[in-house]
Amino acid sequence: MFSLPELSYDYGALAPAISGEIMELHHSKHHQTYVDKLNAAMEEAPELQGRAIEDILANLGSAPESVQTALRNNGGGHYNHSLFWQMMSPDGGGEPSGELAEKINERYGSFQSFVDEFTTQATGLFGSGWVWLMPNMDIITTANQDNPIMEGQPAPLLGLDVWEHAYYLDYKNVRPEYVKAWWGVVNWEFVVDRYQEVSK
Ligand code: MN3
Repeated sequence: MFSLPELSYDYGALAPAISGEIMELHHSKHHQTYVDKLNAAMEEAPELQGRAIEDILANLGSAPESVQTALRNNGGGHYNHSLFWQMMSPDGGGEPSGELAEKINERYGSFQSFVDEFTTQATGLFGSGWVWLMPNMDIITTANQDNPIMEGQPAPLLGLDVWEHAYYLDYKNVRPEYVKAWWGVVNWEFVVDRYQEVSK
Protein backbone atom coordinates (compact mmCIF):
# COMPACT_ATOMS: atom_id res chain seq x y z
CA MET A 1 0.00 0.00 0.00
CA PHE A 2 1.22 3.44 -0.90
CA SER A 3 1.04 6.31 1.56
CA LEU A 4 1.23 10.08 1.54
CA PRO A 5 4.83 11.20 2.16
CA GLU A 6 5.40 13.80 4.85
CA LEU A 7 6.76 17.17 3.82
CA SER A 8 10.14 18.18 5.21
CA TYR A 9 8.80 21.70 5.84
CA ASP A 10 5.58 23.28 7.18
CA TYR A 11 2.70 24.03 4.86
CA GLY A 12 3.30 27.76 5.24
CA ALA A 13 7.06 27.60 4.75
CA LEU A 14 7.04 28.33 1.00
CA ALA A 15 4.94 31.49 1.34
CA PRO A 16 4.64 33.96 -0.21
CA ALA A 17 5.60 32.01 -3.37
CA ILE A 18 3.05 29.33 -2.49
CA SER A 19 0.66 29.92 0.39
CA GLY A 20 0.10 27.52 3.25
CA GLU A 21 -3.52 27.23 2.15
CA ILE A 22 -2.51 25.91 -1.25
CA MET A 23 0.17 23.60 0.14
CA GLU A 24 -2.22 22.06 2.67
CA LEU A 25 -4.94 21.52 0.08
CA HIS A 26 -2.50 20.30 -2.55
CA HIS A 27 -0.77 17.83 -0.22
CA SER A 28 -3.47 16.66 2.20
CA LYS A 29 -6.35 16.58 -0.32
CA HIS A 30 -5.11 16.35 -3.92
CA HIS A 31 -2.08 14.15 -3.31
CA GLN A 32 -3.97 12.07 -0.72
CA THR A 33 -6.68 11.41 -3.30
CA TYR A 34 -4.11 10.16 -5.82
CA VAL A 35 -2.74 7.82 -3.13
CA ASP A 36 -6.21 6.53 -2.20
CA LYS A 37 -7.20 5.90 -5.80
CA LEU A 38 -3.82 4.31 -6.58
CA ASN A 39 -4.30 1.92 -3.65
CA ALA A 40 -7.83 1.10 -4.86
CA ALA A 41 -6.40 0.25 -8.30
CA MET A 42 -3.66 -1.86 -6.70
CA GLU A 43 -6.31 -3.94 -4.94
CA GLU A 44 -7.63 -4.90 -8.36
CA ALA A 45 -4.14 -5.91 -9.52
CA PRO A 46 -2.67 -8.04 -6.72
CA GLU A 47 0.15 -9.18 -9.03
CA LEU A 48 1.61 -5.66 -8.77
CA GLN A 49 1.78 -5.68 -4.97
CA GLY A 50 5.20 -4.90 -3.59
CA ARG A 51 6.50 -3.24 -6.74
CA ALA A 52 7.92 0.27 -6.59
CA ILE A 53 5.84 3.04 -8.14
CA GLU A 54 8.64 3.86 -10.63
CA ASP A 55 8.61 0.24 -11.78
CA ILE A 56 4.82 0.16 -12.18
CA LEU A 57 4.78 3.42 -14.16
CA ALA A 58 7.67 2.37 -16.41
CA ASN A 59 5.78 -0.82 -17.27
CA LEU A 60 2.17 0.35 -17.46
CA GLY A 61 1.58 -1.76 -20.56
CA SER A 62 2.12 -4.95 -18.61
CA ALA A 63 -0.45 -4.05 -15.92
CA PRO A 64 -3.99 -5.43 -16.26
CA GLU A 65 -5.81 -3.34 -18.85
CA SER A 66 -8.70 -2.64 -16.49
CA VAL A 67 -6.45 -0.64 -14.15
CA GLN A 68 -3.97 0.94 -16.57
CA THR A 69 -5.74 4.30 -16.73
CA ALA A 70 -6.17 4.44 -12.96
CA LEU A 71 -2.49 3.58 -12.44
CA ARG A 72 -1.41 6.14 -15.02
CA ASN A 73 -3.45 8.99 -13.53
CA ASN A 74 -3.19 8.22 -9.83
CA GLY A 75 0.15 6.44 -9.77
CA GLY A 76 1.50 9.28 -11.87
CA GLY A 77 -0.09 11.78 -9.51
CA HIS A 78 1.49 10.10 -6.50
CA TYR A 79 4.93 9.84 -8.09
CA ASN A 80 4.95 13.36 -9.54
CA HIS A 81 3.82 15.03 -6.32
CA SER A 82 6.21 12.97 -4.17
CA LEU A 83 9.02 14.42 -6.28
CA PHE A 84 7.53 17.91 -6.47
CA TRP A 85 7.49 18.43 -2.67
CA GLN A 86 11.20 17.63 -2.52
CA MET A 87 11.99 19.88 -5.46
CA MET A 88 10.98 22.88 -3.36
CA SER A 89 12.42 24.23 -0.14
CA PRO A 90 12.00 27.27 2.10
CA ASP A 91 15.77 27.73 1.57
CA GLY A 92 15.41 27.32 -2.19
CA GLY A 93 15.93 29.66 -5.08
CA GLY A 94 19.14 30.91 -6.57
CA GLU A 95 21.04 28.80 -9.05
CA PRO A 96 22.43 25.27 -9.23
CA SER A 97 26.11 24.57 -8.72
CA GLY A 98 28.77 22.34 -10.19
CA GLU A 99 28.40 20.18 -13.28
CA LEU A 100 24.64 20.73 -13.55
CA ALA A 101 25.22 24.47 -13.77
CA GLU A 102 27.82 23.88 -16.48
CA LYS A 103 25.47 21.63 -18.48
CA ILE A 104 22.67 24.19 -18.28
CA ASN A 105 25.02 26.93 -19.46
CA GLU A 106 26.35 24.74 -22.24
CA ARG A 107 22.85 24.04 -23.51
CA TYR A 108 21.04 27.35 -22.89
CA GLY A 109 23.86 29.89 -22.85
CA SER A 110 23.05 31.10 -19.35
CA PHE A 111 20.99 30.19 -16.32
CA GLN A 112 18.59 33.02 -17.11
CA SER A 113 18.03 31.73 -20.65
CA PHE A 114 17.24 28.31 -19.20
CA VAL A 115 14.76 29.88 -16.77
CA ASP A 116 13.17 31.80 -19.65
CA GLU A 117 12.78 28.68 -21.80
CA PHE A 118 11.36 26.60 -18.94
CA THR A 119 8.99 29.45 -18.08
CA THR A 120 7.86 29.77 -21.70
CA GLN A 121 6.96 26.09 -21.78
CA ALA A 122 5.24 26.29 -18.39
CA THR A 123 3.09 29.24 -19.36
CA GLY A 124 2.39 27.86 -22.83
CA LEU A 125 1.29 24.39 -21.77
CA PHE A 126 -2.42 24.11 -22.53
CA GLY A 127 -4.57 22.66 -19.76
CA SER A 128 -3.19 20.55 -16.93
CA GLY A 129 0.25 19.03 -16.86
CA TRP A 130 3.88 19.27 -15.89
CA VAL A 131 7.10 20.80 -17.20
CA TRP A 132 10.32 18.84 -16.72
CA LEU A 133 14.07 19.30 -16.95
CA MET A 134 15.49 16.02 -18.20
CA PRO A 135 18.96 14.60 -17.44
CA ASN A 136 20.02 15.41 -21.04
CA MET A 137 18.98 19.06 -20.39
CA ASP A 138 15.89 18.87 -22.60
CA ILE A 139 12.87 20.74 -21.27
CA ILE A 140 9.68 18.81 -21.99
CA THR A 141 6.05 18.86 -20.96
CA THR A 142 3.59 16.08 -20.17
CA ALA A 143 -0.20 16.24 -19.96
CA ASN A 144 -2.27 15.37 -16.91
CA GLN A 145 -0.22 13.31 -14.40
CA ASP A 146 1.99 11.69 -17.00
CA ASN A 147 5.70 11.40 -16.31
CA PRO A 148 8.49 10.81 -18.86
CA ILE A 149 9.28 7.43 -17.27
CA MET A 150 5.95 6.18 -18.67
CA GLU A 151 7.44 6.60 -22.15
CA GLY A 152 10.65 4.78 -21.37
CA GLN A 153 12.59 7.96 -20.66
CA PRO A 154 14.76 8.56 -17.60
CA ALA A 155 13.34 10.20 -14.50
CA PRO A 156 13.35 13.99 -14.73
CA LEU A 157 15.64 16.14 -12.58
CA LEU A 158 13.17 18.96 -11.91
CA GLY A 159 9.44 19.37 -12.46
CA LEU A 160 6.78 22.00 -12.12
CA ASP A 161 3.10 21.29 -11.54
CA VAL A 162 1.06 23.69 -13.68
CA TRP A 163 -2.36 22.29 -12.84
CA GLU A 164 -4.66 25.11 -11.71
CA HIS A 165 -4.96 23.47 -8.28
CA ALA A 166 -1.26 24.28 -7.78
CA TYR A 167 -1.73 28.05 -7.99
CA TYR A 168 -5.31 29.19 -8.46
CA LEU A 169 -5.96 30.24 -4.84
CA ASP A 170 -2.89 32.50 -4.88
CA TYR A 171 -2.64 33.62 -8.48
CA LYS A 172 -6.12 33.01 -9.96
CA ASN A 173 -5.68 32.57 -13.71
CA VAL A 174 -2.27 34.25 -13.88
CA ARG A 175 -0.01 31.23 -14.28
CA PRO A 176 3.07 33.29 -15.26
CA GLU A 177 3.12 34.94 -11.81
CA TYR A 178 3.09 31.52 -10.12
CA VAL A 179 5.94 30.27 -12.29
CA LYS A 180 7.96 33.42 -11.61
CA ALA A 181 7.50 33.04 -7.84
CA TRP A 182 8.22 29.31 -7.95
CA TRP A 183 11.83 29.89 -9.08
CA GLY A 184 12.38 31.41 -5.64
CA VAL A 185 11.66 28.09 -3.87
CA VAL A 186 13.34 25.58 -6.23
CA ASN A 187 15.48 23.18 -4.18
CA TRP A 188 18.61 23.16 -6.36
CA GLU A 189 20.47 21.06 -3.82
CA PHE A 190 17.99 18.23 -4.40
CA VAL A 191 18.11 18.69 -8.18
CA VAL A 192 21.92 18.66 -8.21
CA ASP A 193 21.86 15.43 -6.17
CA ARG A 194 19.51 13.86 -8.71
CA TYR A 195 21.79 14.96 -11.53
CA GLN A 196 24.80 13.43 -9.80
CA GLU A 197 22.88 10.16 -9.34
CA VAL A 198 22.00 9.83 -13.03
CA SER A 199 25.34 11.07 -14.39
CA LYS A 200 27.47 8.58 -12.40
MN1 MN3 B 1 -0.79 18.95 -8.28
